[in-house]
Amino acid sequence: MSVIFKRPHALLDVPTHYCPGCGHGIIHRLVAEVIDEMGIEGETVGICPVGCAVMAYDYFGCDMVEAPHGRAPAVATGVKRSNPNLHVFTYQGDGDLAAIGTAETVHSGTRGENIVIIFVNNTTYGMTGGQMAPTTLPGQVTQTTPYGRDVHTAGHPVKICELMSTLDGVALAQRVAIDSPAHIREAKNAIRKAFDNEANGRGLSIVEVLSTCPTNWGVTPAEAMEFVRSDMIPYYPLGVYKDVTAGEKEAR
Ligand SMILES: Cc1ncc(C[n+]2csc(CCOP(=O)(O)OP(=O)(O)O)c2C)c(N)n1
Ligand code: SF4
Repeated sequence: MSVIFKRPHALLDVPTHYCPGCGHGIIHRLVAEVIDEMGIEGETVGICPVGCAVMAYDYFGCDMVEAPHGRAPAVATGVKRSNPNLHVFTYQGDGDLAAIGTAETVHSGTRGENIVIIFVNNTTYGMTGGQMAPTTLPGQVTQTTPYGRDVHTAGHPVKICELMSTLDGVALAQRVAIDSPAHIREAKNAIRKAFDNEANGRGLSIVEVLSTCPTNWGVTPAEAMEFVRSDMIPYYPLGVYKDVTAGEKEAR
């Protein structure tokens, strides 16, 4: 019998520490599938964040560097500039990328660093117990917003794809989700496009993936997927915000 679905080689055959229903596992697999398809595992370096994906270095088969607290794009810059033949990606959550790492994110875009950023937006600080993140939705209850996020005191959520799409060095800014098989396929295509851009020296590509944190949202895995559909996608529309290979398109 022929095998039609298997673990990608670039994803190590080890158990992960992720909670049931967490999107990180799906997103790891998509990145690993792209690395397999492109045959670049031996020339790829991933940069891990702080947050639940901090131990992604134990899960990917390619070389990995740990750069906590939002510094992943800066470290990726150094790795890529010192050896332009390497394929370099960062893997970051919203607390890491859009709070403590905002400067690194924005300026790697202004510089047009030839790297891939995989941005996992689960609207919360997962690792530390579910505090408000820059991407927490208005009215969303978290550990630090027990009455719901009040935009008058806590500010409005940061829309990273919209922001990054304004920067001249950015080649691709696309928002995808993992709440359905169709969206997961779309997410895979976006990640492939980002790695293709990197391989062809087009500049910085960022793929924002709307993901789940059932543990800190206090819901079941199925309810978490529903929350992505009912609350996250309406606030964070999916689509291509910038694509230098196709000209700018309007978000769907
Ligand atoms: C200077 C500093 N501030 C805050 C923290 C705590 N901290 C560790 S991970 C994290 C948030 C991670 O959230 P996110 O990036 O959204 O990733 P997730 O865990 O949700 O995947 C925070 C605030 C810290 N370790 N050091
Ligand atoms: S705490 Fe949330 S983000 Fe972290 S592994 Fe669990 S479900 Fe995933």
